[in-house]
Amino acid sequence: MSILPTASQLPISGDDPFSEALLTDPHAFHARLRDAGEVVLLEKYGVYAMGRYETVHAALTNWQGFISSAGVGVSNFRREKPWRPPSLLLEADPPAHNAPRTTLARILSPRSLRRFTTQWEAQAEQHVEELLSGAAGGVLEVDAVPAITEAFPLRVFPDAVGVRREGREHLLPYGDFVFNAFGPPNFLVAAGAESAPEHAAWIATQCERDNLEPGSIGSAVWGAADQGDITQAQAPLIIRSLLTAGVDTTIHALSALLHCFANANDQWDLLRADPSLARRAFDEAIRLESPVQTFFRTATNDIVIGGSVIPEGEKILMFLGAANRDPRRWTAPDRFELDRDPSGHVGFGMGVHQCVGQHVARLEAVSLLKALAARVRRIEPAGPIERHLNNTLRATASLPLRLSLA
Ligand code: QZP
Repeated sequence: MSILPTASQLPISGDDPFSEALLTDPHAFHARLRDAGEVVLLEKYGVYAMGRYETVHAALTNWQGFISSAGVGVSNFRREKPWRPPSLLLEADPPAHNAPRTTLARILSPRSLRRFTTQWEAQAEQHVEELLSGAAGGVLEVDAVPAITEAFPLRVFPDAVGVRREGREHLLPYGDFVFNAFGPPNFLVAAGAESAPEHAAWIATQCERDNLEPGSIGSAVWGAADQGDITQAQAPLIIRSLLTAGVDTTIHALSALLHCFANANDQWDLLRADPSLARRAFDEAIRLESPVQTFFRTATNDIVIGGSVIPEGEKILMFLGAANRDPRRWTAPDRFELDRDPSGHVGFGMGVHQCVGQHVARLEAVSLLKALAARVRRIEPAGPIERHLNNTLRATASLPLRLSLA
C-alpha cells in the first residue's frame, strides 16, 4: 500500500474561470472549488487551483516553494518569452526582489505618504462638492465610475507619481491589458493586443528621469538610484510598476466600495456616525469584492497539499476572491459588515509580495469616503451595476447611483 498520495486523488474541474460566464459571476464556481478540495486540477489549463482561505494563505506565504520569477500569470517564463520585460517587484524572488521591494516600501510607507494626506483630503472634498453642485432637489443621479471612482484617483495618483497631464488616457487601457495578460490568451487578450504596444511605449517614456516632476514619488525612485539603493537601470522599471499596479486596481476597489455601500444603507449610516470606520470599510470592501481575483505562482519542487502532489515546475492558481469569502474562515462571508475585523483578508496578497502600494490606495479611499460621508445622507443604486470583464480584475464598467444630500 502506498503512503504517498498520488495525482489520481486530485479533484479535477472542467470549469474555465476565464470564460465570459465565470468572469461575470464567479461566486458559485468559487464555492465548488473550495468544496472540491484543497487543490483542484483545472483540466483546461493544466494548473493547480486553490480557493480555501487557509490553502491560499499558506501558498502566498511560501515564497520558497511557490516562486514568482517564472511569472504570476498562466505563462511560464521558463518556457515562454514574457510579453514585456518582467517586473522587478512582482515577477521576482528574493534575493533579487529585496532591494526594489525595500526601496519602494520606504517611498510608499504611511510615514512618507503623510505629506499627501491634507492635499488629498482637500481634493476629495472639492471633487465631491463640484459633483454635488449638479444635484437637483437634493438628489443626484450619476454613473459613479466616470464621475467619482475614475475621476478622483486619475487626478491624485498620477500627480503624486509625477507624470505629466498629456497622455494619461493611456493609463487605464495599459493596466487593463497587463491584468488580462496574466490570464490565458483568450478573447480579452485578443481584444487588447493591438493597442497594447502604444500604451506600453507611453508608459515607458513617463518612467524616464526627465519626465518626472521634481519632488514626486517617481523622482524619489530615481533619488534612490542616485543613493545606490537600486541601480539606475532598475529605476524606470520600478516606476513602471507604480503605473501598472496603482491605477486600475484602486479604481475598481473604489467602485466596489461604493457598490457595497449602495447595497447596505445601514452600513452607510454607521460610517456617517463614525467616519473613522472609513479605513475598515475599505478593507471590508476589498475582502468582499476582491478587485484582484487571482494570480499564479510556480512550484519549485513537488509539493504535497491535502493529499495531492503539485509537481515541480507546475503553475498554481490562487483564488483570492474565493479565499476572502471562505465560510471556513469568515462568518456570513457574503455580507458587507463594518462590525467585523476584515484584517487577514488576502485581497492585497500576503507575505513578501503583499501589495506595497496598499497605503496609497487606502489613503485615496479614506479621503474620498470621508468627503462623501460628510455630504451624502444616502447612497442607493439607480440602476444595475455593469461589470467590465478582465482576466484578473473584478472590475466595474458602470455604477449608477442615487446620492441624497445631507
Ligand atoms: C501588477 C508590476 C495583483 C498584482 C498582479 C498586481 C500587480 C503588481 C505589480 C505589478 C503589476 O510590478 O508591474
